[in-house]
Amino acid sequence: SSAASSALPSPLPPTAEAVVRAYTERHGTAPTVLARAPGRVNLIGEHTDYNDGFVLPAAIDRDTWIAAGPRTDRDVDALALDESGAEDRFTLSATPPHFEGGGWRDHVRGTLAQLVPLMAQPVGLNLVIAGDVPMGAGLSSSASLALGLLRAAQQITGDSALNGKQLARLAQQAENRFVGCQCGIMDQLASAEGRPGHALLIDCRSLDTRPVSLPAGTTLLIAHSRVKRGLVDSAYNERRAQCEQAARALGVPALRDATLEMLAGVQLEDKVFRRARHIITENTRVLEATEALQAGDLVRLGALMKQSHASMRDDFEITVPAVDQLAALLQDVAGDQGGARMTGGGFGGCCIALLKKELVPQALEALERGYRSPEGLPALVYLCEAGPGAQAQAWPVGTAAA
Ligand code: GAF
Repeated sequence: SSAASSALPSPLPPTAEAVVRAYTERHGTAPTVLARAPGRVNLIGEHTDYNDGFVLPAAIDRDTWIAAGPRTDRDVDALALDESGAEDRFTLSATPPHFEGGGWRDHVRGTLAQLVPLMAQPVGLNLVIAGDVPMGAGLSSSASLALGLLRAAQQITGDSALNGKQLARLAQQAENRFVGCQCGIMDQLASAEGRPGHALLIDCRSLDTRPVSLPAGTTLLIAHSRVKRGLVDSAYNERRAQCEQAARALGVPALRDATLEMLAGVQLEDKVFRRARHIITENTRVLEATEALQAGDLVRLGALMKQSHASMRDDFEITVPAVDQLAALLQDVAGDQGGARMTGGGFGGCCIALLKKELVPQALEALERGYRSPEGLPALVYLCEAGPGAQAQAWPVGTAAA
C-alpha cells in the first residue's frame, strides 16, 4: 500500500533517533530496519467492531518506533526505552511463554508468536522500542507496538506478502489468543492503514476501509481524564458476551445484522436489550457521521457525537462520571463548530473533540478551569493530526530493502 512504501519522516523525530542510537550502543552495529506505527483515536463507533459493524477512527501523529536487526540465533532480544530500559529475551523456536505480570513483554511475545508460523525462514530479532503514544490512555499504544513489530519483522525477513489487513488480523489474534483481551480489529486496522488528514470508515465485517477527509481547519483534541482504564478488564469481555447473547436471541450472526424493529420483537433482559440498542444505533450514527464529515457538516457531526456519548453512558454503561463531565465540557466548547465524546473502550481514558482550530485556546481554558480528575489533577491534553499508517524501511536510509 502507499502508506507502507512512503518514506519515513525527515528529519526523524527524537524518539526515532533515540531507538537507533540505543540499538547501535547495545549491539555495536546499526539496525537494519526502522519501523513506526501510530496510535489511534476513534471519532465514533464504539464497541461496534466486534459486532461486525462500522467504526470511524483516525491514526494519530504519535507513534511507537522500533529499531530492528536480524540475529544469527532464533532469539528475540528486546529493549523498551519507555519502560526504564526494561529488557526481554526469549526464543522463537517454540511458542514463547507468557511473561509473569504481562505488560509490554506479553505484547511483543504474543505478536511475534502469531508471525512465526508464517515465516519462510527461521529468524531471530534484536529490537529497541520507544514511542510517544500515551500508554494506558485508550489511544492504542499496544496496537501500535504490535503493528510496528509486524512491519519491522516483515521487513527483516523479506516476507512482505502480508498486507495491512492481514497484519492487523495477526495483531488482533495476539490480543485474543495470547494477551487475553477479546478486542475487535479497529485499533490494529487504524494503525495499519491510517492516512494523513483522514479518518477511516472501517466495515469490520469485510475489513474494507474508506478514507474520509477531516474538514479543513479542524483539529483533533484528545483530553485524558486521568482515570486509568484496563483493556483486559473483565468488563470489556462481559460487554462482548452480552452482545453475542443478544445476537443469538435475535437469530442473527452479529448485531450488525439487527434492527431496532427486530429488537422490539424479542424478550431480553433489560441490560442486554440496552447493550444491543447501543450497538444498533451506534452503527447508524457511524454511517451518518461519515456523511456529515464528507459534507463538512459540523453541526450534524456534533449532534451525532453527543448522541453516541449518551448511548455509551446510558445503554452500554462504559463511561465514568469524570469522563461524562469531560465530554459535557468539550461539547459546550464545540458548540456548533465540532463535537466531542468519550473515545475507546471506556471505564476511564479519553474524550475526543473534533474542533475548529480557533476553538483550541477556549477548550484548553475551559478544561483548566472546569475539569479535575478524582485525584484533583487537570486533564492531559494531546493535540493531534491524523497521520499515516504503520511502515518500515531499510536502515540506514538508502540501503536496499530486502
Ligand atoms: C478497544 C478495543 F481494543 C477495540 O477493538 C474496540 O472494541 C474499542 O475498545 C471500543 O470501540 O479499543
